[in-house]
Amino acid sequence: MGSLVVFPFKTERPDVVLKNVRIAAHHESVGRVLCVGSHQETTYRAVEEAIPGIVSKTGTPVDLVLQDRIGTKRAGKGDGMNTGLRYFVDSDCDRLHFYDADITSFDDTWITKAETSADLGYDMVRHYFPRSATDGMVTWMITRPGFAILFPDSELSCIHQPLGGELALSREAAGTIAGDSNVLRQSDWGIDTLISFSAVQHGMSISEVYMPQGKLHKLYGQLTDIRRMVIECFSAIQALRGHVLDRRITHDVEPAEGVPASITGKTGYDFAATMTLIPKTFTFRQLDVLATLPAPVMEGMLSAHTGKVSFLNESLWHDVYLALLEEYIEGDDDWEEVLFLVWVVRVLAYTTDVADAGYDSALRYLEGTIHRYRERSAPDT
Ligand code: GDX
Ligand code: MN
Repeated sequence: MGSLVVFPFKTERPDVVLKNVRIAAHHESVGRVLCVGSHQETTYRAVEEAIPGIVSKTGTPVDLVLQDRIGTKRAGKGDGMNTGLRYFVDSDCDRLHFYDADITSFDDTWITKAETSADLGYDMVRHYFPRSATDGMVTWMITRPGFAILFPDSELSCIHQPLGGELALSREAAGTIAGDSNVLRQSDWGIDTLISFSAVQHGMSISEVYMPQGKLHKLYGQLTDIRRMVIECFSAIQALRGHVLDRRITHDVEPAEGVPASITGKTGYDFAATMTLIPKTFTFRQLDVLATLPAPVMEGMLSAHTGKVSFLNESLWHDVYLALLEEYIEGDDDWEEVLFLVWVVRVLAYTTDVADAGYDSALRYLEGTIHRYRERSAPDT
């Protein structure tokens, strides 16, 4: 019956979403397309209006639904993806693809590459792509370190982009993930963390395919968007403490190609604007929270606003991360603020001390950090 392609979307440029829906509907491997909106707003109505035209041109059924309330966290992308998983389980489609709706570099090769790799028998195919050395800072500073620290002898921390929203699942794999209560609960930005975790926990084989053109998509307007993401992605990791990953999985990665200068030369965020987020003073409660982190953090954070950020190096970040895993209180405003600010300072420190020296050395350093964190957490033998 062909594959189902799901686009979760919130408020996006309708022309971008609709172009991607058309590309999917035109693809020979695709039997059905589903758009999952977060609520009834302008993008939703534009998609609703355009669907009949797309269906009559391509002959592929295209559906539009509002996301169901499935999880227990903030209602966000997780509810959108879980709505797509449920829809797939009830459909007669053979495979399930997810793509972010805001990708402007989306074309039929994203689907074709996933299909070709899935034909080899992998349970999950994930797309990965080149990113500038200062992009992906939630992945590099939160998710992969967390996976490395909690599950040092698992393949999990070796997945390149565990937060990526672009992936394909076999019918069986999608059924397993759709029935995993930890995934169903994760209605917020933590959904991608949980889907990656669930795949490894269930012993799925994973293939990562490389998209050399990169993922061009909507830029962050405000850092408040990424603030939620940092907080929710960290909480998702913290909730994984105590789980055991003891299954070896097959994990194959298509090698990356030379990265174009348009990507190596790009800065992922505005350094000066980000510096201004660091406060000169903290509330008493925030100081209490800072005091529970390793000693150099308090002193460092108090002078970080002057530009002295280098104290938060790889090694101290590891120790801070361990303390956060133990002490962080989900939903507590002061913990959220402190988590966000120490993450900001860590990103600034890495940018000045590592990323500014060049793309290749920065990427080697980032991969090296994940490796070193695994070694530090490996059980003594
Ligand atoms: N249905 C639904 N409901 N869709 C949503 C919602 C929601 O509440 N929030 C966001 N989306 C859609 C959005 O329209 C887009 O298509 C996709 O989800 C990703 O969101 P975007 O705002 O483009 O975030 P970003 O930073 O580009 O996302 C990347 O990182 C996320 C993460 O770090 O967790 C991307 O790889 C995401 O798939 C990933 O979840
Ligand atoms: Mn995006």
